Amino acid sequence: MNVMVVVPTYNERDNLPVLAQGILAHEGFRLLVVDDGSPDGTGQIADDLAAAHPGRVEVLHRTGPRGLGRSYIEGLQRALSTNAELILQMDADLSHDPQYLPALAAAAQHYDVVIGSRYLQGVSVVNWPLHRIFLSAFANRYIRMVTGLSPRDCTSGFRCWRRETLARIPLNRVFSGGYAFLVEMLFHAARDGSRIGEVPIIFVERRQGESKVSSTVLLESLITPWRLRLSSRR
Ligand SMILES: Nc1nc2c(ncn2[C@@H]2O[C@H](COP(=O)(O)OP(=O)(O)OP(=O)(O)O)[C@@H](O)[C@H]2O)c(=O)[nH]1
Ligand SMILES: [Mg+2]
Repeated sequence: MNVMVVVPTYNERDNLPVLAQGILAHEGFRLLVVDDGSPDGTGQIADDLAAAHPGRVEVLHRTGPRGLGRSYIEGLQRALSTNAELILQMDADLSHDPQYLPALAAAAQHYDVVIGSRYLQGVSVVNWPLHRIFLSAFANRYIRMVTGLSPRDCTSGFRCWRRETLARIPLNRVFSGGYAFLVEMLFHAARDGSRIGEVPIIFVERRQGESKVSSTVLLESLITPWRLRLSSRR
């Protein structure tokens, strides 16, 4: 198997080495870190990992304004420029357990994009306060209602793309930054007729480092579904 896992990082120095070990334990899986000039030195840790695992770990150092959406775009485009058959994306904060990687890759035999889903068997989230569970559940209902998307978990950042499916997404035209970016990508995939699958994961809230979710990102998540709906009418 020829798989590239794209991981955006911002201040994940304690988490990245653990994550890298989990990813590299799977044969045929490579790691691409997209670091946004993390002040805590995550970029250097990523470079050390690349030196220790030549050919299996690569690092993209971004400069200029930081952003999750922009990092994904650059990372996914870089992954597409390699010969990877499957391209995965996941968070660095150990919320997404690398043990699920083979299951996501296997499901991509039958689907064009596979989501590591928190909401297939009830709610499989560890260490979230109640209000966070409600917010996320509400967000997913809202997104499904406004956009017509059908997956249970439209905001999960744990995904596996077949390369040809990802290549058809107009990454340069994607406009959102945070979670909304993930919704937008799914929207394009669905409109393109891609088969979207989901496999259950247990999501564990981060233990180390800080969350980067801001109110701007949340506001964008409210607006984006409408923007997508209206743009597809035109
Ligand atoms: N390159 C890059 N990565 C980012 C940026 N913001 C967040 N990330 C990474 O994106 C992933 C998800 O970010 P988190 O802060 O964990 O966001 P979250 O998972 O929605 O929030 P929590 O539940 O609080 O952890 C992590 O791997 C972050 O390091 C950014 O501006 N640039
Ligand atoms: Mg997180």
